[in-house]
Amino acid sequence: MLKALIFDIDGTVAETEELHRKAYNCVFSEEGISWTWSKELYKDLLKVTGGRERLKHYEDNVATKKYNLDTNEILRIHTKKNKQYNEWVNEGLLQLRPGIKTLIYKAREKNIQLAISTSTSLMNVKSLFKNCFGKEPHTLFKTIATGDMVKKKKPDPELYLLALRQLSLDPKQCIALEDSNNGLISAKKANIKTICSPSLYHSDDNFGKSDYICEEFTEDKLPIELRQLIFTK
Ligand code: XBP
Ligand code: MG
Repeated sequence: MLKALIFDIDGTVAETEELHRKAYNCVFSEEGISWTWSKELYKDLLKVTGGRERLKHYEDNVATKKYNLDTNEILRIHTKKNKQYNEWVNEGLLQLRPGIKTLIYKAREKNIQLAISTSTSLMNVKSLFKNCFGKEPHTLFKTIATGDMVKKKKPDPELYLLALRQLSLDPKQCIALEDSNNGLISAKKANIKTICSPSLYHSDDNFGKSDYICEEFTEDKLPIELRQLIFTK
């Protein structure tokens, strides 16, 4: 019996990555760093989850021009990136993916618990919900597991295991909603069933292990069992 839906944020609730990419490029230019992350490059960089981890990976393994950024410098650049990102989110530059708002409210009406499991920070989750729902995320979600609460981000299962612990539920009682292969692997390693809807940047990911794949999280595209449970009067 389904007791909870666990939502990923980036790419699942909203297409956030393009705004993150533009914010990085903005900060690189402000800082006199000659890097520009194209869409094509960013797609590849997204294989590494977490902004600070992604920056480090880029400098160590991809960049031709190196700045030998230490941990503090990476933290400072990442903080500036998030400041820019949040300014744009507050200006209303993010839209929710189709079906997400309805799914969240209808599931709540049916007393299905809601949780978040995301590699991004609580600050970014808060700004998204404030701007797209006009609400604090804790008023909608029973529990929120974010990247700043764990040692290992996705594809490690730690974020999903934390959400399960906070919900006090067995994985079999939950479904995870994801948009990427890293998210899918993370949920699967925690033994949670998945519904995946590929986001723009993850359209070529492998979703072969997902229990269900759909175009969007709209009522008509969701699995029949979930539709019956959530949308029938
Ligand atoms: C999302 C991420 C994040 C975002 C930005 O992964 O990898 O790094 O790009 O987040 P998922 P920060 O959707 O699988 O959780 O820059 O705040 O780290
Ligand atoms: Mg995601």
